Amino acid sequence: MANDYAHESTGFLTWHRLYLLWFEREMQILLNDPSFTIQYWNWANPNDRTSTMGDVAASPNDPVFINHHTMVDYIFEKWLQKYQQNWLRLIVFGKYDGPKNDPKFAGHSDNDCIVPFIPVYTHKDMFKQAENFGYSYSGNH
Ligand SMILES: [Cu+2]
Repeated sequence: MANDYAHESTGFLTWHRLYLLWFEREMQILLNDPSFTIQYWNWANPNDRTSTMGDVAASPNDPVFINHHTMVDYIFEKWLQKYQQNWLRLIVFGKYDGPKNDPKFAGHSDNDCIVPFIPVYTHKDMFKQAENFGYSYSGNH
């Protein structure tokens, strides 16, 4: 089984933050439109609820997939804005006490590089509010 550097462990939110930034920049290049932005999918909005995201195997084929991850990043951002001053690092980073060769641990500590992106960022680098990366969320969707 290949290691999962993105899911099922502590680096989930910071991995996806970097991934979404990378995806948005790539889309801007492909579209030759530097103003392109990813919209988030608000599951709390009844008009946003229809999709195949409940089916894990089919979900990456759903156009909503990226927007769903952006909603997760939006919630992460709300959390950072409210609590980050009390949590200078995500306390669970590096606190995993299972075997160090467990694939769930590999690549998920705060000083680990986020695989497979170049240039290199660590999870700690991405544990910052969105303004540090030049974006923000509008509160009303
Ligand atoms: Cu994912």
